[in-house]
Amino acid sequence: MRTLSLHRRSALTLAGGGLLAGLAPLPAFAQSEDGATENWKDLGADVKAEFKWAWGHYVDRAWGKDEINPVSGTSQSFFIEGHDLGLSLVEALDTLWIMELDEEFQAGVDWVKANLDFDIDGEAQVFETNIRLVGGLLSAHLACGDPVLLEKAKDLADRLMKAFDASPHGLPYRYVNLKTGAVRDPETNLAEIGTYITEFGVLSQLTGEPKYHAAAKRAMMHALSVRSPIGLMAANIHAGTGRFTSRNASIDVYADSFYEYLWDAWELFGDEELKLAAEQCLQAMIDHQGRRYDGLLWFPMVDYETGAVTGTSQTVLGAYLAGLLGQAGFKTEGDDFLKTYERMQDRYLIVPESTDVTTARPRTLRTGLRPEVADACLNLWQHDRDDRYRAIAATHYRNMKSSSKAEYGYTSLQDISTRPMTQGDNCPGYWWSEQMKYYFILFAEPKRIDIDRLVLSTEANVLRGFVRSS
Ligand code: IFL
Repeated sequence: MRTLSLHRRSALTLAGGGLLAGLAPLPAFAQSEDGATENWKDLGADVKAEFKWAWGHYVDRAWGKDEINPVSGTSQSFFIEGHDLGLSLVEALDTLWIMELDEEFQAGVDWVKANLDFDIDGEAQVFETNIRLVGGLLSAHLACGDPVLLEKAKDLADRLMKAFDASPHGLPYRYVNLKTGAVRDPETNLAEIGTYITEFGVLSQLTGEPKYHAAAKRAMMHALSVRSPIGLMAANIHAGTGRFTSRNASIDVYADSFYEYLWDAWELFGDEELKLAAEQCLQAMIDHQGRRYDGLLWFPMVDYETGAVTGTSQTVLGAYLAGLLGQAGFKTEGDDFLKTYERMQDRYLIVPESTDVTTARPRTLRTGLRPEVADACLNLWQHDRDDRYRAIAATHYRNMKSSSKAEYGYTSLQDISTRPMTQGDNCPGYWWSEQMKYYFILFAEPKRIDIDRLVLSTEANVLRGFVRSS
């Protein structure tokens, strides 16, 4: 029997007072929980129309800049203040291609070829530069085959490699000067030392030079080699000493994509060693980090040797784990964890940036226009095509549309407790690469994507699964 529920309910009714008490209900719309009443193709077309609309404003107001500020219509740099690298443009490329916005895609590629030069005397964060720019250039190359995009990705990766070379353990320092190769800040974390193997591995395949893949894998293997007897790693690690600098094991920010890349190395390169490591790490998380509060499954921070809880916040970024658990064979736990975020979404409409797991109440009222709930929905849907994942993503999309749409695009939020929600003034680069792509693939089932072969990076750059007509 079809169950109908109102997905955009009054926060007052659901939150039971407290933080969001006294708010006027938002308009509700009827949607079936299993998605049976949804016209997915129409919803996919709507996502494409919104993307095209936002792209038009980026072109008009921020062309070649890193990020558009969609309320004021201004822009801002992301990597190096005052030296923009066309971040949003690079992030958008493969999404444009999948949406068959071919003129827009080609204009972006032409801008990259004419303007993007990495010989800059300035420091870039190694992790962000890899996932956003190396990954964006590689997926654009895979989409259209243009060799210049590959050359640019290789040139940038060569500059980032200096950060790995500086460490006796092969753990990249956090920052590198793109021109001089000078490195800074060895106080790093699992995400920033272990989120390279998909981009660097594909680069090795495409160039025939194994050094990129080898550097990425060496860093991961070092961290895995210092796991505690209960199989956990602390999130913070020193690139110089190779030792953990905290006792906190986390599934969340500072660690998240390390775990995604263990599994992706298996999917992309058939790496059995990292597949086993992924399974072991996820099992250790389930055994020693998983906790229930009021029936909801969370993965708070714990001491990496004892498993004792050391922090009771969980960010919205943690939602990725629901998808990863499903991908790696822990489907029950993945579904269970997604339910936690679904509950938060139903209650607050937009999942708070950070939540107190013991009360399921927001710790932070601003949010960064985050994609991770939609990411998990896509990964779980890819597994069994169950429409209930699309239904959760549809609510995520509609709630984003009604809260984050501004005059010149989509923006982060300053306060999700006000009505209307209080907008910030920034569209993060990942919006162009992540959630709009997740929604579009889920709803439109585009013909340029082979969903069974699809492998996305942590920034949702397509590294396998394009369908190119010859
Ligand atoms: O850059 C994004 C990417 O998914 C990541 N961390 C957080 C960002 C999105 O919230 O690895």
